Order: sequence, then structure tokens, then C-alpha cells
Amino acid sequence: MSLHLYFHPLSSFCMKVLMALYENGTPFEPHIVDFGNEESNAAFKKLWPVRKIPVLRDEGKGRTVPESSIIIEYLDQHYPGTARLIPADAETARQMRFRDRFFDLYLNVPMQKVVTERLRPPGQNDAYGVQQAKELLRTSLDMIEREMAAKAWAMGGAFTMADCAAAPPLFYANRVLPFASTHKNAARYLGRLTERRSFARALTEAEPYFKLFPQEPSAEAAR
Ligand SMILES: N[C@@H](CCC(=O)N[C@@H](CS)C(=O)NCC(=O)O)C(=O)O
Repeated sequence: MSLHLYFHPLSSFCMKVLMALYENGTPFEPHIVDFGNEESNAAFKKLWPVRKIPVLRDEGKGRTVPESSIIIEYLDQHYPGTARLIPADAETARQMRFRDRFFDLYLNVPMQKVVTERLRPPGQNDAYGVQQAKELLRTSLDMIEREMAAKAWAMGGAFTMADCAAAPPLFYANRVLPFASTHKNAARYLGRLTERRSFARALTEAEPYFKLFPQEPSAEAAR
């Protein structure tokens, strides 16, 4: 097996790449990175000192590929399948990359901020940072609500990398700031994403780990 994916089933950025792999049925060997385990942590740090998952290792080509969007671009370039997640037309690809950046930076990152805050040791909390993250999440959800008023997928009719970027953070954002009654277009988009086979599979595989998802402390609910 040439392709090895270092990931965790609960991780939103990893789900994004899993979706791309499942969309094309690309074979790969999964390696779960357990940040709570010293050995797993140390081994992964040797592969990618920045210590962020996912990372793709292509043994056949001797390449280590970090960063979710770059991994999907790499798969599209070197292991293309029938689902072309990067549009062939350069201008359409640019627009799609913008949406991918938007979902990563302004939906996924603030969602993670709210969730990972729950793992911080007592006395090390960042209430102001969480408040800012929640404000950004609300702004992004408002924008997605307008954007998805008349579209099936982020780029319209074609399912792309941008939809892989949107699905996991929308799923988790709905847990952090439930939006079914306030953002109906965004909620319908999440519904379509959840029914997409690639995301449904990633969610099913994450299910045994959902008990590890940090729960909302009562003080956070008040903010
Ligand atoms: N820009 C990176 C972000 C990756 C990322 O934030 N991964 C999280 C898990 S979803 C992680 O590795 N967190 C570990 C840590 O920060 O200690 C990408 O697109 O792959």
C-alpha cells in the first residue's frame, strides 16, 4: 500500500481528507494518531514536527504531505478518480479554493477553539478568545446561510473539495451553537452533506470515539 494516512476519526480536518479519499474509493492504510499516548505522539512528531493531523505519507513516491487541502490537491494530481474535487477550469478552481479557505479558517478554526477550550486545565481558560470564536462562528454561519439559499453544494451543482471542507466543521458547529432553527439554509446544506456517502461513512467511523468529544461546561453555555 503506497498511501498511509495519519489521522484521528474525530478530527474535523481529518474527516475532510477521509471524504476526499472515500469519494474516489482511493485505497490507503489508516494510522490513528493518539495525542494522549506518548509513543504515538513522539512517532508522529518525527513525521511532522508541527504535530497537526492529517498527514499523508506516500511511500511509493517518498513524499510526506501535510495540510488537508494540500493532501486533497495531491490526491487529485497523483491519484485522480472519477470524482474531480478540484475543478479543471482555473477560475472555477480559484473560487472553489476561496470557499475551502473560508470553511477552514472561519468555520473550522473557531469551532475548534470553542471545543479545545473545554480540554484546557482549570485556570488556563481563555474566555475572551472563546467569545471571539463564537462571534466569528455566528458571522460565518450568517454568510453560509445567505450563500446556500439557492445552491446544493458550495460551488453550485458540482461537489468539490470545498464541500469536504464544510461538512465536518458544520457538523461540529451545530453541536457548539445549534443552528437548525436560526440558519435553515445552512442546516439543509448540513443535511445534504450528512447524507453524502463519503461523509456518512466518516461519521459512522467516528461514532465509537464520540464519547471522547469534550462536553460543554456549564460556565461556557452562559457565554
Ligand atoms: N491547517 C491544518 C489544520 C490541522 C489541525 O488543526 N488539526 C488538528 C485536529 S482537527 C490537530 O492536529 N490538533 C492537534 C493540536 O493542535 O495539538 C489542516 O488543514 O490540515
